[in-house]
Amino acid sequence: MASIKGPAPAPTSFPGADKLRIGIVHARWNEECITPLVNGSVESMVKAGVRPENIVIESVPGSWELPIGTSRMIAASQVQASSNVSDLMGATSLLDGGSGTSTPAPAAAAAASSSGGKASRAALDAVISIGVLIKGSTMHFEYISESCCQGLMKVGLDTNVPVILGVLTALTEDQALERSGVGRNGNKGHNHGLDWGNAAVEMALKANKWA
Ligand code: DLZ
Repeated sequence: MASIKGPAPAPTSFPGADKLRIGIVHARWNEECITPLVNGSVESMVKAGVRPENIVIESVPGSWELPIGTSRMIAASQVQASSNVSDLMGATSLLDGGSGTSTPAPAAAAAASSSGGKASRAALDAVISIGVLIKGSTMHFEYISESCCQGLMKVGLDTNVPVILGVLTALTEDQALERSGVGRNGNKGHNHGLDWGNAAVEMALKANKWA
């Protein structure tokens, strides 16, 4: 029987999305899944009207580091927005100060460089935190999954900035690949990054409306 799980279709128009500034912070573990998930998030945000140059992408080592990375990224963007120094940091590099340690996904980098637009200096309106945890033979998976998800919820509530949970907690590699739209054995699955991008735009607009 076909599954009934999954989000209803996202809204088809997002008025005001062109004014948003959205961050993505992703772990580097399980890159085969991470790259398409980041690209999927960027793709749906750009389709919704977010300007590519207003999407800021940073990386952290693993999912354990996502809560602190997300928290610092939000804080840095708020400092940047309230500063009069216009070139305090690179537009796509908040955590690293432009040192080159950020890893923009290929699609995002290409879109940003071809747009020719000027990046906004506004604070981030939402952040998507992306990680892929795959269960191994020890308890590591359980501890990191639980802490990471609770930490991300806390960052969102503490900062009042929507944090989108882009963390796959897969029991097998096949599950992770399927949910990244890569798949294996002929089943491509669905790229959840597309849903996370839509969720970020929707929540950013709603949080601004409810501010
Ligand atoms: C150590 C570890 C393991 C075993 N598995 C994963 C994983 O599946 N996905 C992931 O994002 N990170 C993993 N890590 C790394 C931790 O998240 C963290 O980066 C290190 O423990 C250093 O703090």
